[in-house]
Amino acid sequence: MGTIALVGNPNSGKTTLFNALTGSNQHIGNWPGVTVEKKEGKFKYKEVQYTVFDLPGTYSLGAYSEDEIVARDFILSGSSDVVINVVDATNLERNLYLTTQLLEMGVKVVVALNMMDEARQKNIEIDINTLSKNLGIPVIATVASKNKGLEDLIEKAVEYAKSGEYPKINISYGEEIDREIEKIESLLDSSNSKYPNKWLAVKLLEGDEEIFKLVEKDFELPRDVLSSIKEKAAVYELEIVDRRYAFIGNIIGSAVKKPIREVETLTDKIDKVVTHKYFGIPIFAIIMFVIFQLTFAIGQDLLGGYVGDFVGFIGEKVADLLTLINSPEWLKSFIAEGIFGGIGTVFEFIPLIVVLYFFIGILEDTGYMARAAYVMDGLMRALGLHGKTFISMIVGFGCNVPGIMATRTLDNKKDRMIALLINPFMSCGARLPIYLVFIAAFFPSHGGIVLFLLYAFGIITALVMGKIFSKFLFKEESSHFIMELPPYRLPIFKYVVRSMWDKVWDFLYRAGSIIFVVVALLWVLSVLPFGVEPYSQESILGRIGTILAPIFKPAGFGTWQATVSLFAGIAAKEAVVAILGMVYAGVSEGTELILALQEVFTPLTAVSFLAMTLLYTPCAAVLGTVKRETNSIKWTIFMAVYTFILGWIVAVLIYQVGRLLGF
Ligand SMILES: Nc1nc2c(ncn2[C@@H]2O[C@H](COP(=O)(O)OP(=O)(O)OP(=O)(O)O)[C@@H](O)[C@H]2O)c(=O)[nH]1
Ligand SMILES: [Mg+2]
Repeated sequence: MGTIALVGNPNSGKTTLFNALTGSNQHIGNWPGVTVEKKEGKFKYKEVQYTVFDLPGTYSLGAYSEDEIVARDFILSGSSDVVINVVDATNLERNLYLTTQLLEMGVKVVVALNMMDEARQKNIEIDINTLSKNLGIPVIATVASKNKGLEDLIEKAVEYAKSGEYPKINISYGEEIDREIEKIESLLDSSNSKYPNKWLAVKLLEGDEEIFKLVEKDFELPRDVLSSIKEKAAVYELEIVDRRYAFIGNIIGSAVKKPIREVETLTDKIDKVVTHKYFGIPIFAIIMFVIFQLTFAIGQDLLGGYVGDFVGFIGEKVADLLTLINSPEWLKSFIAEGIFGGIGTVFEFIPLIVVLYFFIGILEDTGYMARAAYVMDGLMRALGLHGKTFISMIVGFGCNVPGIMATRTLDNKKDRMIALLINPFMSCGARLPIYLVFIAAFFPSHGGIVLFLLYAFGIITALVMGKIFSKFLFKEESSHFIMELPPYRLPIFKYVVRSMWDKVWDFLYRAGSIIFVVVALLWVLSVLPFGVEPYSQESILGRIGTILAPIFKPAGFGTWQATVSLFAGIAAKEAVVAILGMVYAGVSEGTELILALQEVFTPLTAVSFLAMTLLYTPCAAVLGTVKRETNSIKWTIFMAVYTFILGWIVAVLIYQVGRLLGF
């Protein structure tokens, strides 16, 4: 048994390595800040089981954002026997900054010199033996995405963990600071801290708040000593960083040969176009538009029919079977209307969802995502928002839960809260079936453009609300943004397919759990009390819906069916379609949901209903995440309520203005 932690700069390939070692399927993307939580996995090497932790990326151990704090806390806790420091070989100078920090901390470090394939392509020659000697620790060349060098890496890591050796480096920070360090060291002398005193001393001189707290607790240093150290830190802080870079320069100097003149790479050429000052945003819009068009072309026209037919076919067979075995009427009705009419309808849209996420996965893996955030930065800043917010917004397209988690990378509290509050306006996968069913009913030949407009409308609403929050709710300064643009990389087919499958699996799982429960519950309410016509207004469900329906009268869809479906959607968004499918499947045997919708909605009320579903209260899972991340019930309730009101206002506006215009 042993414990290994994967530590490194963002986007250096930690999760790729983690997946390769453990066979897990954690999310990988070609932009910094994909992993924001600690993940645990296991693997066996030579009959021994090891536990590996994949950590969020971090540039230094002075942590600012939530995700970096996760990484730092784990390293500080000393819970791993050895740290594998994943280093991007094409960017040694910056990556080794973290390495030197780890070494100063005295933890056992083995360097995985990753992305060696790209280093080679760029004609960067690295003498691994010299590098290893200079650092005083094992260095192993790897290409995590192609499983290269992993055996060797693990062997060295295990060996090093078992050995009695510890890293020893000695960075000189210049006479003056070194003297200061010694002085503090002697103050800390009496300690039994698990960290080397020298490291603590350096961190104090860097003005690291956390370490001040730690020292205050463990050493009982007098207040005035601490505050005099703090004053000195203000003077020395930058010098310390400079000295570290100088130290790294020396290490690299004798070990690395770089081409004298860097050639213009393909990445540079593409970036000249896609990150262009004026064309950048239009190009992003065009890419999204093309993706939606392709989604319909492939998902609907090629695949859609099959799944629909398949669901219908299975539905018939099951109904036959139920008749054959003389099952009670209520069971037949539940299965026909609840399961096949409700959940089955959602299922028919799976091909479209899968195709859409295939394309979004490709955007993530190539590295275009980082560019999208980069080109949006100017606009975001003009609105008082942080550029990284846009990354969390794109992540929210998949699901708002990881979208909200992704706001952890924003290190300023204000920026983070705003990013979190506007995330639900990003259309998530679960809302897609609602859009698709209404598109099929009212705009069948303009699917791509309607979908594009819905997504764009979500983005615009998010930006407008962000601006409002930044102006009225949070007064702090927003911090500035440095987005690293990673090189474009070919997506790894295996991962794209896996993440698509994840989506399907996720849906199946939800269909079998939360959506099933909601459908079952509402089905019961829709056939009770005994003797009433099922799914009629006289059923309990119909009566509850009728009481609430007037809320939506001004928006044009004040039917009890639409009302209960919207409220069910707060449990899980797929439930909106499932419930509509169920109550309308009951109206007349065999009526398809699409036909039923065409009868009760008009194109105008369909649009106002879509706007409502896009904007109103996010699902329970999202609210739970908001509660967890903000640790505040107040913000959670705020989120639930303000989105509902906003959705309602927009839906009412659309309907009323549309009616005035004669739609
Ligand atoms: N060419 C090349 N690409 C790699 C290699 N290892 C990982 N990648 C790619 O690098 C990108 C980032 O990989 P991740 O594993 O998500 O990086 P990470 O370190 O976990 O990033 P964060 O979670 O953001 O800190 C992905 O596009 C990977 O496919 C490698 O050895 N060579
Ligand atoms: Mg990662």
